[in-house]
Amino acid sequence: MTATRIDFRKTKFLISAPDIAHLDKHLPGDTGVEIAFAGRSNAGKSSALNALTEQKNLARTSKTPGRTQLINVFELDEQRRLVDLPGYGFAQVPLAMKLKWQESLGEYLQKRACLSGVVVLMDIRHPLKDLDLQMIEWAVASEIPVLALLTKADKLPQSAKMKTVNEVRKALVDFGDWVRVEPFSSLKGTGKPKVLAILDEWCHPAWLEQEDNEQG
Ligand SMILES: Nc1nc2c(ncn2[C@@H]2O[C@H](COP(=O)(O)OP(=O)(O)OP(=O)(O)O)[C@@H](O)[C@H]2O)c(=O)[nH]1
Ligand SMILES: [Mg+2]
Repeated sequence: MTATRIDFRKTKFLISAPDIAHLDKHLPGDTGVEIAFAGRSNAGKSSALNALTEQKNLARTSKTPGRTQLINVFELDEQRRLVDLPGYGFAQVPLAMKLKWQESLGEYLQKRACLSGVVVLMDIRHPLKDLDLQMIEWAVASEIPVLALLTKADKLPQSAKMKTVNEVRKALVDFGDWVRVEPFSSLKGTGKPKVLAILDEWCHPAWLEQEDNEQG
């Protein structure tokens, strides 16, 4: 058991936003700390959120890619939120919509001041597609740390799993400490303590600690 300061099991649904084109209108105020879960359709974002919070139906999951169309915002406490972003790269979506969506996603990553970390989830069998790299680049360019999470790790035998993890680490080495790479399985719980420790770290930036202390 890792001793995180935040009890992630207490995560609550806060609000759904229809799209991120008009951020300021739909999302909660740009204050406190926000951690976003991004990834291609079907990468396992919603499943990861459920596994990490030990809640079966916090974020809905589906076998049909593109299920999460809304941006779902979850609250850890008054100052801290997790955000389930809709999947990108869904084949059935018209190109114009895809481009619009990418633009909005880029804007969110670049302009949301409270964003303290981005988890980029990638199926361990298909990591580092163009848009995944784009997400990572946008985040790091805005000095937001990234956790590249290789999901569905249970689908590969141990040796193939470690081989992929090492390859992805090598491919992202130029980002230095800004990007960490870990295997994960929502099904088996693989990697959960590590991910929770990283989320917990992002939830406690020095400036927020100071405010916490001042408020007693
Ligand atoms: N074997 C296995 N399957 C998983 C794992 N995580 C997710 N899946 C499956 O992958 C599919 C997609 O999972 P979701 O969590 O809905 O993926 P998502 O990224 O939220 O998808 P969108 O909302 O469509 O973008 C579902 O059928 C899940 O059951 C995992 O760790 N292991
Ligand atoms: Mg989803």
